[in-house]
Amino acid sequence: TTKTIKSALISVFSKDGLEPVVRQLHEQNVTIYSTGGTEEFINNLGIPVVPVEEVTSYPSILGGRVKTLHPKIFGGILNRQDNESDVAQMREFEIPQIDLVIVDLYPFEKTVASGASESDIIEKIDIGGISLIRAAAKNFKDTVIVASVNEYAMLLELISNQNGATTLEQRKLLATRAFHVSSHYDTAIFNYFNTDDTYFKTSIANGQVLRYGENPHQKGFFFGEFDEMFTKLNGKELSYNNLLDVDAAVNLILEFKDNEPTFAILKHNNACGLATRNSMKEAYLAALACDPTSAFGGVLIANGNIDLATAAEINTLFCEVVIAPSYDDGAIAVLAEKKNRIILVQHEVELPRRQVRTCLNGLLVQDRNSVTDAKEDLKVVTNTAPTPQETEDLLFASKICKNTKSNTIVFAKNSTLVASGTGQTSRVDALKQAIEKANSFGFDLKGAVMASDAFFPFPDCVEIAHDAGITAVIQPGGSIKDELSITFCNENKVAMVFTGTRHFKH
Ligand code: 93A
Repeated sequence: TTKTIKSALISVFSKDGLEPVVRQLHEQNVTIYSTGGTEEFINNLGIPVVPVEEVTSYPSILGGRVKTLHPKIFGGILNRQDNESDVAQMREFEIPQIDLVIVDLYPFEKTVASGASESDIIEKIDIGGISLIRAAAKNFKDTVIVASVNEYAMLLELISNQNGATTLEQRKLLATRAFHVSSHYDTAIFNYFNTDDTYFKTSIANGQVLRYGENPHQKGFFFGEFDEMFTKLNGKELSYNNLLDVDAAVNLILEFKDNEPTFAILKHNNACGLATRNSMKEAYLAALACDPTSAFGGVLIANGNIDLATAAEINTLFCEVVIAPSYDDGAIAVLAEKKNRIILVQHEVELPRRQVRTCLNGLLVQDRNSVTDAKEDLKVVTNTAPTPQETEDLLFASKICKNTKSNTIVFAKNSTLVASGTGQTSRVDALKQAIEKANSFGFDLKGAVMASDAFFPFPDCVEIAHDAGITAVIQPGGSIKDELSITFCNENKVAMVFTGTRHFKH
């Protein structure tokens, strides 16, 4: 699989860095073929070079648009040396073998960036060069491709250290880099031509053009298999914000999949009500009581069937979306009385393992936060241990906390979300917000528990929470000042558990 370079085709736009390459090739007695400007450059170095026109018996035509596009050139690059009929045809048509191809493409991106006219830009779409690259890379078993100046150093090393010999592995590596060059080049051309955003609609089978993005002046699109996840029974088209809320709702309710009837109400991706009860109706009413103001126009989700009694209660609330795995027939009829109300049946579909969002001029990708704090993960760090009911509430609060924007503080009591502070720049502010909300909706925080998505850097949070009536706390732990919070809890008989797992959500 080791091959020695005996012939090379060089066609480069920028002649920078080419001289040492050409000199080394010449030293190894490599036959060099070349195009117009490159040929002239090599000639000027006093190194023998064969013009491609001599090979093709054709002049460069159409102002240079067709110079290397010829069977004698592409045959020389693409022939398989272990294929008898290829070898015979090479002889029959007097095609010279080309072992190495060096190309530097027309500078398309630079030309666009320079503000050149459309016709100048179009002229800089390299056709022959890109074909040379793809042909040589495709035939990496026999051909070496150098598709960029960045590869000159490697080529020089191969010529000087290995006398022009290359291994299959080296040729394949160069081919990989060459396809990177060609794909990047074509993407740049596409980006130049594409001014129509709706292109995405046709580019992805199930891509959907939304009415608008987050606000009416922003365009919006959804790429995904919505129908795989839901059956829509009623209502208007889902908006960009509806989809984000539905995503948050589905992630949240997943935490309570195996619970007794659980109902959640979300606004702006955060829960503003969530409760577990013996019946779905009771769960809904308890969730609504948490913050009936925020619930207006919210997204509702149930972990089980929505029956007629629940639907009748929901119907008195203005809400955007209702999601459940199933509904009683009568329940659908009641909910569908409002023709805009979106009713979704949620199918049992796993959520993607990874999450993607744009970041600067690229993407951020991460694993989904699939850790749900469980009883076994809890480490009691205070003299007082939480009661069984408190332990249950701590885990309940932690599940909500994990699905709420950071910084967040969540209060829960008897499997009910009491209040939360969400998306604050300081944890103390999140805590104060939660206390104020609980107070304003008439909740007594005595005996309620608190969850925090990250550790307390100072003891101020447990101090304020204790003042408000909180008797048990769940948090990851891990601050260098943990001891201050623990000491305060011990002095005031507050129970605290560490989970060891942070649940930031930005
Ligand atoms: O106009 S082209 O697309 N037609 C061709 O057949 C062709 N062959 C090589 N451009 C073509 N090239 C490009 O010419 C190479 O990619 C390189 O950028 C340039 C080198 O031209 P010259 O050797 O005349 O300076």
